[in-house]
Amino acid sequence: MNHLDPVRHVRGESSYLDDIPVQQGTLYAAVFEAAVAHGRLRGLDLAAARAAPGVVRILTAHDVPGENQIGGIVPDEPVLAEGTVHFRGQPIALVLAHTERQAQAALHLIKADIEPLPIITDPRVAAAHNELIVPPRTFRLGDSRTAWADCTHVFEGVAESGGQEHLYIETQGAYAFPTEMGGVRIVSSTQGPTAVQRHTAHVLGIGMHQVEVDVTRLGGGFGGKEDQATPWGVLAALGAFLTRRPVKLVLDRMADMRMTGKRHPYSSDFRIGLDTDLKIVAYEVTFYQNAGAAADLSPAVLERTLFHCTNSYFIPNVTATAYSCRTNLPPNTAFRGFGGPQGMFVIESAIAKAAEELGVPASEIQRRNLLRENDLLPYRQPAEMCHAEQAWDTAADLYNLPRLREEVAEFNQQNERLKKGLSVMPICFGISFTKTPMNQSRALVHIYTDGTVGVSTGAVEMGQGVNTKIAQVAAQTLGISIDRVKVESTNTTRVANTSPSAASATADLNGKATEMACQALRERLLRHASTEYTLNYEGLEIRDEQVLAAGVPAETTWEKLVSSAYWRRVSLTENAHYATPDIHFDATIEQGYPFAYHVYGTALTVVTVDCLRGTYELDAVHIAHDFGQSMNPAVDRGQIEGGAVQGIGWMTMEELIYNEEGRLLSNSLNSYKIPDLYAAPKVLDVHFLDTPGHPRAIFRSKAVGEPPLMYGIGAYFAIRDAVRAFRSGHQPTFSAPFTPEKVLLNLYPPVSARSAAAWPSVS
Ligand code: LUZ
Ligand code: MOS
Repeated sequence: MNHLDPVRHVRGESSYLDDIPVQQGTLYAAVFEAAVAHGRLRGLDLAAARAAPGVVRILTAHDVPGENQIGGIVPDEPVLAEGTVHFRGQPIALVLAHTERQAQAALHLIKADIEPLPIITDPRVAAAHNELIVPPRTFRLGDSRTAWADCTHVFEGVAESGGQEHLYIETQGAYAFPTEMGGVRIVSSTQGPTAVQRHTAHVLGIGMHQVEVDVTRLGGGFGGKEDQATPWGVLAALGAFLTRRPVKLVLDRMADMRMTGKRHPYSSDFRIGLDTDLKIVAYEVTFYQNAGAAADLSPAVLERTLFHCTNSYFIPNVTATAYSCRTNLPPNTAFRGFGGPQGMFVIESAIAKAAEELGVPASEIQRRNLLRENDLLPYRQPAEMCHAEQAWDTAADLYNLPRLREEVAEFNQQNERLKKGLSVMPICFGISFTKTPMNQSRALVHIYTDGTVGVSTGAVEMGQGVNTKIAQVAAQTLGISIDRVKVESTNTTRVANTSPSAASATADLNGKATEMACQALRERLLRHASTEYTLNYEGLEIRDEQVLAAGVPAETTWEKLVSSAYWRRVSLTENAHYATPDIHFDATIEQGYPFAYHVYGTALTVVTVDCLRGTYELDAVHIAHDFGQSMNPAVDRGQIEGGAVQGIGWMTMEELIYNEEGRLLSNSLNSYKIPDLYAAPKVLDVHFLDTPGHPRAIFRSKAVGEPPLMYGIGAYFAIRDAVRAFRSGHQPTFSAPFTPEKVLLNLYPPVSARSAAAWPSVS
């Protein structure tokens, strides 16, 4: 069973927001944005822009009929700036014109009078000024303070990881249409249709029942459209609401890169203590999250950093504290992994630090401290059905870790200019929204009288293949072939109050609801058959479009059964609600059972560094991954490969640079590089571990969205290993991404420190 969409994608038949035929009378919107990162907005001169050709109307905060507020977790974000601006790229006004070009041209005629205020871009500086988005949080297990006494070795350090641009191929956008009685219908490129609906209603001052949001598919999301599709949907709707004409708003690539938030950069302090057996006894960590200028999802991202601060290790004494720091950058937001990768980078750095100081391979420490069955995580959920050791050992055996190690050592002996490095990266990722109430879903299933089936859920297809999985669930549960099933667009009038498609949980949540609805329909149809043929309901079955049981006429097909049910006035529609059982979390004590289950895996990474140039190539990434019982190996393998490469990009070449004025310098694809085919690993193996899956996963097929991203962390440590093979004893600062420039700077001592003797020889 392949992903259902790619053939249509390749033929250009798949419909995205920008493919919708433009309705007559449509106005095009362009966003006037702040050109300073912090300041008092004293005045706005719109006269020249208003008089510009084609301009119909210019909207500012004064035009908002409801409340000028789109903050989610914290109400701290106006849709159009009012009083002050907090980041470069913050929307101030919306120009509506007859053509896109006219709207863009008018932007240059607007003058904003902004009195500059001090700009903070560094999270530690923000923390020192007490600029915190929410109060800090601390997770505790055991007692790290007293545990230091039991440690033979204690090491401390600092680790920094950078942001990451989502670079969904389809940029942010929305197309809004006025509807009868003062409502709006919005086609939005969003992971969270209900969020767009709720905030639009709030900003327009109307009920949610007056706002319909429809999503066919996205050209990628990666978290960037979980919360941050909302402003564009709301702005388009505001234009449509006030002008009673359709309004289309699509960001171009550079505007999207400038104006939207990204993965959170983190700066962290760690302290790790080990005993003589290299068991980790204690770990203390403090995270400074660069949240940007508004809360957005930062508090939830911060929480997931704490949940994943010990990765897949058992550490009996942990104190982890996290600060969400307000800076004058665009509000940072969800990005695949959602704070987990940032937390995991720090524990891996701490282990690497200890290993380098002790002169042992990091893998010695890693392997010895892997989670075992029923070990407690720092939030007191036990590791159940734990496959951490199985994943590690399978990867090590299958891909022959000892031989890889020998090959690397041998290569390094024989080569001076080129050095190889090796790393092992285990992962453990919790599946569920950490905010327990969000773990609910609904499905609406119609069987039409010809036996075809329409399924609606809250799941948004963004390339990850969730619609394929939903169709599989419906077809398999009803006992019919998949060509009879259509997964409909995600629409707030068909399925209401949805959680965003996020947290790797979309197929589980919406698949389970679909399964429940289809099960109810199947049972209803079989009961109908049992009365129709006066048979015992228990023995009846539908398989491959046939109704099976002794006493059922051979020609009784699915179609005939459906049709006869209709004529007997049996309902062919079902609506189901699913809520993940058993999960809970108490934030007042930072303890609970927040995750439906955990996903495990291990990646071996081998790189070659060119020690003259600082450039590197990824020779191989070998992954053993816990899919459970994969319901679609083709889709799932694609998720692991894509996630790993995206994580490698974050850790190696993707470097976001803001200057001290809060201006994004890496603002286009000239200066911001993501992995292409050449930068991807030359070998990328994915082995499906033999694991039973989890009953809280759909068809025991475990979530695959986010976990693989963290395999990319292995690339950082493999490069580090190669750098140290060249420059023995040197400890680079723990700073990701490890760009070729940074590698080069770490291969040689700084000029000031150089004596002739300090130069490693290069032949
Ligand atoms: N979004 C969210 C997420 O709102 N809550 C989460 O826990 C989460 N986790 C991963 C990705 N997105
Ligand atoms: Mo997400 S980071 O939108 O699961």
